[in-house]
Amino acid sequence: MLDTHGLRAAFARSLSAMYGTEVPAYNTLVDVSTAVNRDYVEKHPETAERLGRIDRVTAERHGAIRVGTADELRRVAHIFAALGMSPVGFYDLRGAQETSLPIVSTAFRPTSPEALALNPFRVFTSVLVTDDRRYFDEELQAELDTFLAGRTLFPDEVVDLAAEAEKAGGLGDDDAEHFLRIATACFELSDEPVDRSWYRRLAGISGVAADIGGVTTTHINHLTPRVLDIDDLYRRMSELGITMIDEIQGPPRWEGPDVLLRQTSFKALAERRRFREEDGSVADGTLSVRFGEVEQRGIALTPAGRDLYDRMILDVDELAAGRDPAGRNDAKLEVWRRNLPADEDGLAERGLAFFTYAVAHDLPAGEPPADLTSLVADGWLVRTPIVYEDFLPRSAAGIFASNLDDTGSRDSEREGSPRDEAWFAQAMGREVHDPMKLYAEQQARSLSDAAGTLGITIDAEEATP
Ligand code: OOG
Ligand code: NI
Repeated sequence: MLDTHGLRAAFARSLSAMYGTEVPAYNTLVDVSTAVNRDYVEKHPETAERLGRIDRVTAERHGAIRVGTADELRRVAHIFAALGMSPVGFYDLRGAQETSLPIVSTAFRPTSPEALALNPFRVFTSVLVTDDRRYFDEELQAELDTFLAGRTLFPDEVVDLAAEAEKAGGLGDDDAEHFLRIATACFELSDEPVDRSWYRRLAGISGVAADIGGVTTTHINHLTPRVLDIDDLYRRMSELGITMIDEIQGPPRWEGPDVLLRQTSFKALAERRRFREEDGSVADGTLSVRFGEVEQRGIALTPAGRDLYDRMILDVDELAAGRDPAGRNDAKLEVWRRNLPADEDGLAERGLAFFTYAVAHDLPAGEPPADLTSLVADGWLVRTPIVYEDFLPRSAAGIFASNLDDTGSRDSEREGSPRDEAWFAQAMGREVHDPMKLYAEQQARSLSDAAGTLGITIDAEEATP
């Protein structure tokens, strides 16, 4: 029997093997990432594993998929549930003015620290918003909805087996193998011919709309390994002659603590696809939609920390207006040094980041103090940062935009259609977890366990603003 966590790890491996045969550059990225991590651990043996053990980090991947309808979302949610992955967070990528992304997203991932430690596989999942009038008029929406209703991305057999696995907490060996095979197949690039004029019509509005609604199948869009030093990765990939996007998205490299998430990618590659022409004939062509991405994860920020981060990003925009990518990086550095504490103590004392607390092995003599800062400073408690397990909407939009050929068109005068967590929850019949709540609960649990062990009440006001 393969349990939920075993299924998740096996699925991540299966998807990775499949994607490597489809996009060989992904294998290069994985090889370079592995080398970067190995060298990093060698050079920084004391601190390298502060944000995750090296075996976890080496196996760690996130994927991205894009579906067209609420029903497709509900069906794929079954597959992820079988793998112990629940929807977490809500991302509205329609907001950014300069980009045209008619989608909303959530991330499927394990939610408990134990499951994350076993295998943290996560999938950023976007759904097309066909009734958003800024992108699709009534007529096009009707055509699009009809097209989407006529396809099956996730066959009954996969969904039924997934439901069985979810209920039983795993599958017997034979069923598991079968399930992994047919679930992986759902995300393979299809050689079903693409209707060229339909695809083109949608691409005129948005490359993502065409990628989702212009074809009768879906595919994994990218798989992302995690590295401990993304600047080193960027340098090594460039040296191999692979053109990366101009910028590393998210926080800059600096001397203080790494927070949230840094990401970069290489451009979408031209892949051979078949097209059906208007006269019914089939011809070869190419599409560039799939790319390679890599990420470095940092410490999870509290709501106060996240507000600060969002304000800092606006400051960077202002300061960096008109500058090139190198200038933009300088602007980030300046803003970071001005606003963020230079170490983890500062983050903890200002309540900007989440941590877990464990009772120290060798306790000091005497009575423990009551407040959290002294408990850590005096050696009663050991503080460990909680790693950020989610995504950043701004970076996601940046990754999409930098990898699409055209920016598309949208009529911002018209009304967008409402979408939120509740829409996602309703579509799937499943709870959408609030990422902040998950981090806060993990921190609170560690504090109450520690308090219990020491037999005291901990005053942790600064940690839980
Ligand atoms: C998803 C883009 C978002 C990330 O890492 O922020 C993403 C997509 O391209 O479908 O994967
Ligand atoms: Ni990604």
